[in-house]
Amino acid sequence: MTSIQRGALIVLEGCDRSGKSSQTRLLYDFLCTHGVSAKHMVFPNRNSDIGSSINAYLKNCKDLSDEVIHLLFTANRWEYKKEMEDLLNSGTTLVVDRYSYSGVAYSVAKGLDFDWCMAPERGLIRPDAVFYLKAPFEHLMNRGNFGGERYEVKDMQLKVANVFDHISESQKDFWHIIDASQTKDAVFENLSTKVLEIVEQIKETPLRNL
Ligand code: DGP
Repeated sequence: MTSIQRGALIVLEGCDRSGKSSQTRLLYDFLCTHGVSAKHMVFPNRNSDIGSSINAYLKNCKDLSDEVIHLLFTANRWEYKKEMEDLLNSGTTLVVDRYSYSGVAYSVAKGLDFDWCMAPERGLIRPDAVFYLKAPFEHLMNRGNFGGERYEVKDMQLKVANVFDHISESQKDFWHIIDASQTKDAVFENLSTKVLEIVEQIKETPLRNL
C-alpha cells in the first residue's frame, strides 16, 4: 500500500504591487502542468463575513482600531486552517498569496508590538517556504494601480518593507528573498525552480505549526 505524501505550504510575501498575485497564479498553473496537485489561495480571503469586514476597512468604508483589524486578519486565516490542513495532508500543495507575515508586517508598521502581533498567529500551519518578493518602493510605485486602498501610501510601505526585512533575516532557514525588480519571467524562473525542489523535499516530513 502506498502512503499519501503531503503537499507543501508555499507562501509569497511582499509589499503591495510586488507581483505576488501574478506569481502565485503562474506558480499554480506551473505546478498543475508538472503533475503536482495544487491549490491557489489568497489572504485576506474577502469572501467570508470576516473577509467582507476586512474589505470594507481596506476600502476606507469602515473604521476599526488597529488591534481589531489585526485580529480580524488573523481570524480570517484561522477560518481556513482546517481546510488547509486537510488539503496538505491529502497531498495538495498550497500556493498562498500573503499569510501571517503580512499580518505582522502591516500591524507592526502601524506601531503595534511585534510579539503581540505574532501571538494569535501561533498554531497556524508553518509554511515550508516563504518567498519574499523584494523591490525598492520607487520601483513598485511605478507599476501603476497604486494608491487605491488604505495602506497604499509611501510611508506605510517603507515601514512594512522594514518589518519584512527584519523577519526574513531572522527566519533564514525557510525564507527566500527574490529580487522583484527583475522581469516577471526572471522572477518566475527563480521561484518555480525552487518550489519544485521544496515540494519534493518536504513530502515525507510532518506538518508543523507557527
Ligand atoms: P492584497 O489583497 O494582497 O492587496 O492585500 C490588501 C491589503 O491588506 C494590502 O495593503 C496588504 C494588507 N494586508 C494583507 N494581509 C494583512 C494582514 O494580515 N494584516 C494587515 N494589517 N494588513 C494586511
